[in-house]
Amino acid sequence: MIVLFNPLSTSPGKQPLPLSLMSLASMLEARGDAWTLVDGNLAADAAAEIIAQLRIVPRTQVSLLAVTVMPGPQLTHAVEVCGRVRRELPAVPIVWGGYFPTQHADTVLRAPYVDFVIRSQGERSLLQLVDVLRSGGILNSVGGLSWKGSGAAETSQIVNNPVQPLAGLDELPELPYHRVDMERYLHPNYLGRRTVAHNSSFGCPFACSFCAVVAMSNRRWLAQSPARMATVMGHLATTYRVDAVQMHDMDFFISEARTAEFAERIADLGLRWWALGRVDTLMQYSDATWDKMARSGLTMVFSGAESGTDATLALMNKGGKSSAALTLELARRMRHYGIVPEFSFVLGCPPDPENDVARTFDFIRRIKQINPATEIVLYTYTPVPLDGSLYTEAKRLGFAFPETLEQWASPAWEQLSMRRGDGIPWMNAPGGGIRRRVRNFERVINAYYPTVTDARLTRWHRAALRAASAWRYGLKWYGAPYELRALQRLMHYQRPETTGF
Ligand code: B12
Repeated sequence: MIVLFNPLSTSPGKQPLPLSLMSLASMLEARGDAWTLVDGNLAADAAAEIIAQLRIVPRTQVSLLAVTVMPGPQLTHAVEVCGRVRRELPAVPIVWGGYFPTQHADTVLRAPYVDFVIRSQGERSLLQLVDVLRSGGILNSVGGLSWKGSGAAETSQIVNNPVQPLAGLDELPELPYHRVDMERYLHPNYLGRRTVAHNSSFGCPFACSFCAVVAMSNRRWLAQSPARMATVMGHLATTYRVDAVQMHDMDFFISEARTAEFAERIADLGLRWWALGRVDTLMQYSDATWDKMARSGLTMVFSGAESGTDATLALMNKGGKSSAALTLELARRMRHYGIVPEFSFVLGCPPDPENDVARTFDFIRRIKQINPATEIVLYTYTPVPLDGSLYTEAKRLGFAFPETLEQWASPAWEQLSMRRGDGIPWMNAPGGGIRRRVRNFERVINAYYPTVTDARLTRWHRAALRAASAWRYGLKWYGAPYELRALQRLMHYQRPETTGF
C-alpha cells in the first residue's frame, strides 16, 4: 500500500486538486498497485488516517508513505505528520518529492523521519523505488533518488542519483479522477462555478535566477498534445460539469502551435481558462492565435513581469526578449482582446533593492494607466539555491538557508517562504524597510484599482475603496495607510494571489 500525502496548504478547504500526487497515482493505478490519497486540507487528523491505512498492510506487501512538499505551511505540516508516523510505524519507509525536497535534498535527508527524496519529475522514479523496496534491488537504479548511504543516519553520506530524462507527458496515464472525491476539488471563483486545476506540461526552457522551476526541470519543457488535452477537458466538462480550468503549468504557452490547436479544439466546450506564460512569448504570438485564445474562453493570463527596469530583468537572467517596454505592450494587447493580465513582480532584489522598488512602483502605475484591469501580485525576492548573481548577492547581504527541517518548519521560516519579505535581512530595516513599503504600496493600489477577481465586491465597495485612496494615489503618498487597511478588512478584501489567482 502506498499512501500519498498532500500536507495542509495555506487556505484549507479551497485547495486545488493535488496534481503532483494525482500524477503519481496515475502510474500506480495503471499497473494495479494499491494506493490511497490522504489530503491534509480535508482530513481532520491526517497522521491518524495515514497510520490507520499503513497499520493494516501485511508484512509481505510493500508499504510506503510518499509526501509532496512545497516550502511554507506544507513543509511544517509534513514535518509534524512524518515525525508522528515514524514514531508509530518505524518500519514504514518515507519518501519526499516536489519543489522543496528537489532543492534541499541534503537538509531533508538529515531528518531521521525521511528516508528518500525523489528530485524532479516523479512518475517513473516512484515506480522504480517501489520496485526496489518490493524486490530488494539496488537504490542506485532509481532515477533522481537521493538517499542515505551506509553509516549512522546523522553521519551517513548522502547519495544523489542522476535525474533520468523526463518522460513525455502523452506517455503517462490519465489521472485517476474517479478515485478521489472530485466535488471537494471544484471551486467557484472568478473563472467559473466549478473550476478545476489541470497540468499540461512539465518544465520551462528558461533559467531565471529567482525561480524554483529551474532546479525542477533543468531547462527542459515537455508538453501534452492538444488532442490529449482536449480529451481531458471534454471528460472533465461532461463527467464533472467543470466550467473553468486553471492550468498549473510552469509555462503553458511555450509552443504557439500547441496553444492555437488547443484553443480550436476546446472552443465548443464553453470553458473559461487561466494559464501562465512569459511576456515575450505571448508578444510573439500572432493576432490569429490571440483571436483563437480569446474565442476559446481564455480569461486571464499570469505573467512574471518581475521588475520595471531592464537592468533588474537582466540580473534575474530572465532571458529571451524580456523588457519592461514589452510588458507594457502586452498589457495593451490583452486589453484589446478582453483578457485580463495578471502580472507578478519580484521586488527588492539585490544589489540595490531600494531603487528597484521605487522604479517598479512607478512602472506599475504606468501599467494601470494602460490597462486598469491588470492584476498586480507583489512578491519580495526570496532566494532559491541556484548558482548565479542573485543568490550570491543574497548570501553576501546576510542570507542563509536553515540547516534542519525543524528550523524550516519554524514560524519565522514558514512566513519567509510565503515570499512576503518577512525575515529577509535587507528588507527589514528599522521601521519595516522595503517590506513595509511594498505592503503599503500594495494596499493603496489594491484600493485604487480593486481586483476584478473578488466577486463579492459590489460596485459600492469598489467606489468606496477608490474614493478613499484617490488622494494617496494621486500624491504617491503610500505610507501608513491605516484607513485603507480598516476599509479592506471591513469588506474582507481578498488579494488575487491569496484566492489562487
Ligand atoms: C498548485 C500550486 C500551489 C497550490 C498547492 C496545491 C497542492 N498542494 O498541490 C497552492 C495554491 C496552495 C499553492 C500555494 C503556494 N505556493 Co505553490 N504552486 C503551485 C503550482 C502552480 C503548481 C504545482 C503543481 O501542481 N504542478 C503540477 C504537478 C504535476 O507537478 P509538480 O507539483 O512539480 O509534481 C511533480 C514533481 O515535482 C514530483 N513530485 C511532486 N511531489 C512529489 C512527491 C513524491 C513522493 C514524489 C516521488 C514526487 C513528487 O512528481 C510530480 C509529477 O512529475 C507551482 C508552480 C508550478 N507551475 O509548478 C507553484 C509553486 C510550487 N508554489 C510556490 C510557492 C512559493 C507557494 C507558496 C509558498 C507561496 C505563495 N505565496 O504563493 C504558497 C504556499 C504553499 C504552502 N506551503 O502551503 C513556488 C515554490 C517556490 C520554491 N522556492 O520552491 C512554485 C514553484 C511557484 C513559483 N514559480 O515560484 N501552490
